[in-house]
Amino acid sequence: MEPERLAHITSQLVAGGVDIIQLRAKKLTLPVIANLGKKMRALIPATGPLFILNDHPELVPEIGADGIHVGQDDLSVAEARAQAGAEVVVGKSTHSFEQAVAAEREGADYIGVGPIFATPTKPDYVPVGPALIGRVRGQVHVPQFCIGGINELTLHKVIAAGALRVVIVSALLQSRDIPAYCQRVREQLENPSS
Ligand code: 3NM
Repeated sequence: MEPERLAHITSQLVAGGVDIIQLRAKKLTLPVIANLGKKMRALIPATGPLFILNDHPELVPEIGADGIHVGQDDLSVAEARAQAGAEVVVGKSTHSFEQAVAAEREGADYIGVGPIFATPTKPDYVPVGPALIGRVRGQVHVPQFCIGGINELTLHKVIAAGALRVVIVSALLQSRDIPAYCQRVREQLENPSS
């Protein structure tokens, strides 16, 4: 993504009132990620949303991110925290009930649960399906963010399955009015029966 577009989208997400913004840049070099991260940091108020960096905990102090997110094949939560700084939020992706329980036990401050539905954003992963959401919610205490193939049309299925929080990537990036999209999603999450 062009830096100008990244800045625009970051500001739109802030305007939309999201709770977390994550910088996920799987194919970029560390200096480029550091540079983009600093640009985003300047646009995200210290009072929120939380700014989370995906991978590369060693860049967190330089960027001034609020947290670090790790995957199943990345560093442990403890290692990520040690590198990123004791104060940071550490999140972990999980793709099964067992991984969700283990991530909490390992000390994650929040977990991702997914991919709930098939998604081109993560094509190699088998969807876990919405039924996992309720199971995880019954056993895990840290906040859970349902992710993968969630958009305005599929949202009701994850809410019905017990989701309180969702992550949306492609649907938001493709939306013509990002703040309005964010607000509609929040409205649905906060009024699940309407
Ligand atoms: N992580 P979209 S699913 C980045 O299950 C990512 O851990 C997932 O993108 C996981 O909203 C996913 O476009 C892709 O489906 C989410």
